[in-house]
Amino acid sequence: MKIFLSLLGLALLSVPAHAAAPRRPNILFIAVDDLRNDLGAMGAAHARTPQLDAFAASARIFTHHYVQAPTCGASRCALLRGRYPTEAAHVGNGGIASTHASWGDANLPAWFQRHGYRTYALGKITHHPGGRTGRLWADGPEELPGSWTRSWIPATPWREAENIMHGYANGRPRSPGKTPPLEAFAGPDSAYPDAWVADEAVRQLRELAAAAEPWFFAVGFFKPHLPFAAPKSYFDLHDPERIPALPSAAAAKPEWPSTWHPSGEFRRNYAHAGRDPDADPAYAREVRRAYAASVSYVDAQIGRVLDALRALDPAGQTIVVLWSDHGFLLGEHAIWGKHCLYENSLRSPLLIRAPGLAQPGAASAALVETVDVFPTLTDLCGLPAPAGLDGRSLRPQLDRPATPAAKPARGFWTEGQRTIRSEHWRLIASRSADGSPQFELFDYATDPLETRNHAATQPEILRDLRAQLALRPELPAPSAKSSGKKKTPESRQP
Ligand SMILES: [Ca+2]
Repeated sequence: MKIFLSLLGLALLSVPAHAAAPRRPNILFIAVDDLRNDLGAMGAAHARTPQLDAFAASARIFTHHYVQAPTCGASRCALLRGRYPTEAAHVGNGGIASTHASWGDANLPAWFQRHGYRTYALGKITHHPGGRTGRLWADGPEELPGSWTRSWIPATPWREAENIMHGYANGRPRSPGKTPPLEAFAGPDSAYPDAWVADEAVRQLRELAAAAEPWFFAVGFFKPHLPFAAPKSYFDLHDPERIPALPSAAAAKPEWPSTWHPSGEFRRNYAHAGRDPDADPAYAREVRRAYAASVSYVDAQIGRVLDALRALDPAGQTIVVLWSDHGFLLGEHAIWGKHCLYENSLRSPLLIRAPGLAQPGAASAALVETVDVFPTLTDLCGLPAPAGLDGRSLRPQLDRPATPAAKPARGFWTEGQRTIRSEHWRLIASRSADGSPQFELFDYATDPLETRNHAATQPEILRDLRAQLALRPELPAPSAKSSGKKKTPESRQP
């Protein structure tokens, strides 16, 4: 036996280096929080996003990427699980923590780890930055145990994860309902958390450059999530007069029976000093400007990480994904927030750069979804995919940007709300107060701002989309324990 083992050892040692399997590509996955498609590279004329625009010129720009659920934790649950929500918990922020035990290693980081990757989560990747679910998200059980080589937040003046998540300048934490939704501080980039995330990401990238194993490094930034807070220099990039206003029909509360909500996150978690952006055009402009400034600030921080990667990997052999967990309505439908199934709540940027990408900088208008990210990454890295993923690899759109969508886009929300988006239409199915079915049907070919509900006037389209919707089972009602009392479903979301 001993001799056999020594012979085996010799045989392994004598395998010539060139016969070894090629090393699998590394992945840098950048998550941005609450970023709608407000990038210059995606046609937003008022945006000031030079770093992401430069990155987009080297990547595939997916202009019609849709998330599965319009809140942070639920969207990230679909990303990491690679599946549509199948339980009520999957549309809440606690879905990862409460259901991961049944996933096995069929989650994105665990799967890559099983296939020889080191996996890292810096900042906000799961719902809780750093991946802890206890007090101030600083200790307690792990949100997604057994999946990361390391999951952490940098050491900063904000200290705990919950405070860095909603932080104001220089370590000041949010006081829910008492602190403002906007802040411009005349100071350096490091006055706000994302500069610290970028610093830490650059440090980690330098360390990983020497790693023997391939790596999957997820870096999660906090802006432009509320509060819309950034150094004043980023506000100065935006002339308030140039921030576009919405046509009044697009800014109105729907006149039809709808899934409208009262913007609980924006109105209740922050102090507005009596101002209401729906009634005060100057305030609406200030809010939109602060959002744009927060986007410019995070753009600059991401740019520093991409610069560091370029220096370490000049040949561009690393796969880079930029993704946001959902969009944000800035007054569309008289909503200031996400937590609904309207277009700009579910639509968010997805940019992918892969070695040898054809036609870098070209846009794909194919409908793609967050659940497509998992099979795309396994495909690009030459790994098998776990059984049961709902998405499709986006390699066809990476190879040829004009390749059409493989499927419609689906979205899910609380109280059984569901949506399906085809190239021209979106159907939102919900229930009215008496439990009867209720439909909203929008035609993006003629009405991109969703100002008219066609549910009563397009019976054939409605029938067809309802049939497609029925191909997936409705989410079971939440258990009595998790559904709580009569809260507005979106108001309890942070
Ligand atoms: Ca988010």
